[in-house]
Amino acid sequence: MKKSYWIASALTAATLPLSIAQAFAQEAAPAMTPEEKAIGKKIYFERCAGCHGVLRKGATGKNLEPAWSKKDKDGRETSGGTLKLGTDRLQKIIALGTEGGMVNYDDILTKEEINIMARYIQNTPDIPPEFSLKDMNDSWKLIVPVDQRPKKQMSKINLNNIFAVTLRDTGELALIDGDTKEIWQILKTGYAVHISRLSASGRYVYTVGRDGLVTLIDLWFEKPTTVATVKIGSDARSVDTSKFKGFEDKYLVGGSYWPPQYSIMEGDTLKPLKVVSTRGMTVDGEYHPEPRVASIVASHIKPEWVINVKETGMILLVDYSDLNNLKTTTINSAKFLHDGGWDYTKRYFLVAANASNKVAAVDTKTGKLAALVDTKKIPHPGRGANFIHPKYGPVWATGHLGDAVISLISTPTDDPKYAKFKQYNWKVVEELKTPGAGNLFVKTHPKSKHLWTDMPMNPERENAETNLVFDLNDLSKPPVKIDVAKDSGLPVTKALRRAVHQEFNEDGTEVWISLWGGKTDQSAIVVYDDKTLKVKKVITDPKMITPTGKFNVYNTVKDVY
Ligand code: DHE
Repeated sequence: MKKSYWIASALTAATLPLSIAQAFAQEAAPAMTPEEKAIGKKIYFERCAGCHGVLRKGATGKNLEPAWSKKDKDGRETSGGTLKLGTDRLQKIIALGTEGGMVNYDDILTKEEINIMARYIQNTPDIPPEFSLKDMNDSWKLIVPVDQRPKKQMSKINLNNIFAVTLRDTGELALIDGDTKEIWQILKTGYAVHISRLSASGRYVYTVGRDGLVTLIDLWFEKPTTVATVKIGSDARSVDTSKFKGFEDKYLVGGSYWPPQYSIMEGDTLKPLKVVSTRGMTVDGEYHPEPRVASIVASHIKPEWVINVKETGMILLVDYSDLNNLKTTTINSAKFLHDGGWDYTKRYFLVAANASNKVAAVDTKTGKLAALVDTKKIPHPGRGANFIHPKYGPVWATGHLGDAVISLISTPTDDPKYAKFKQYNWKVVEELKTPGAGNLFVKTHPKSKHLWTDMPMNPERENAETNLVFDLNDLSKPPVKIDVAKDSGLPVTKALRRAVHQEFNEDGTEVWISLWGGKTDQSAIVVYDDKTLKVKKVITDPKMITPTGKFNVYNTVKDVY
């Protein structure tokens, strides 16, 4: 063991000026050629930064700094770091994954790539550049100005039933006609589009790539057409539009992971208007240099966005009615905020605070925290699912990455017919058992009698490739297991084909599930009849590679889930 390694462990970033600590760590780190560093940097951005952070301070994933130290809850000094773990141990962790929820990379990365990553993360993190309003302006491309766009819808397609489908690893978006199940158009987008959201009118689709590229697609053309693009940073996950009356299609807001900030743009052109940093203090009163913007949702009852800042645990209510005098309510909740959705009244927004095993609920009418609900490990709701429980009244459901249950949380309402359920509000009233952890998404529809839940992050093929369907009339019944991979009729592949993310069609009669296979394998979306649970159609095509999120126009405009 080199002497400088011990110095780096003992004198860590917390006790030394960062540059000196970094210099020690850097000296102790395994050597890398510039080519290996470039490979490591690319893979880290594509595969690791989302969970571990650009500065590697950790969030959903562990801290991956070469050397760190902090005080534990009893005030004792603790230290650790990737240098302490060393190349062999790190290679094993990357290849095989961990019980803490990290997936195995041995079927995604080669042995050489795993070795590069094990060495790369022992080196001091690269700090990417900031991204200003000017940088946004320089990246902005208005491809078709507003006055050159159609004045009305040019096709005969039922736009309300279009599905915007992420083709993750090809950097594309498929627009699929929900009535005919035909692929209408496939368009180039940013890298690994994370989500799509719709303008209030349903005319414009917005996507955001992991690389921070926002794409604006106009559905009124004969075929969907990209009319503008802009970069909002170098790493991003969320966008939403202005949905309040009088502001329909007017603004778009995008949240970045790097730099940690949100950006406001014109809704129909993406012209950059304003950038707001989210750097600052956490709910524990400590400064954080990388508080990333997680989920964003547009209120229907006020000109406001709910912006969830992951590392600080702060929920921002941003009033977009006057951008020059921006009013923001900052609500303390818990760490680390991730994804979430509305309750059925659309007054309360519920968001997972995944490292605290809590769900935070904001009352957007009063602008205050309504509750912090304790749940099982690592809640991960997607946008959640709302239904009326036979015994407990209105509930919102979330799955868990870290536990084999679906939690049902009672939500309040002014509707007198549910007054008797008030005693249960903001409590987990039931936990539905599943065969394993690794859930990402749950979904139902006001017309459905089913709750669909996936388990794509479960290591077992028999769980990862399936969905469980609970009967909302009788939740004591064991759920029906649906084998999505088998139902696709596609040949079995070595890599898991994770059955991920459900979306209902416009009238709530069908459920669409993606089969997220290897990055070169033809894959599919399997469409089920929600009543009979039978396959209705398999949508497949050589271009159907790594489909993940699906967003039905009507359900996304109206926030139906
Ligand atoms: Fe997601 C939503 C972040 C990994 C598919 N994901 C979100 C949101 C955030 C987020 C902040 C909420 C957006 C909103 O509502 O405004 N996701 C992250 C990560 O940081 C993480 C853990 C790691 C990463 O590097 O990105 C991550 N997500 C994944 C995946 O691996 C998934 C399964 C496949 C993929 O495309 O990368 C995935 N995330 C999704 C989907 C949604 C989502 C489909 C939207 C769900 C919805 O119904 O709204």
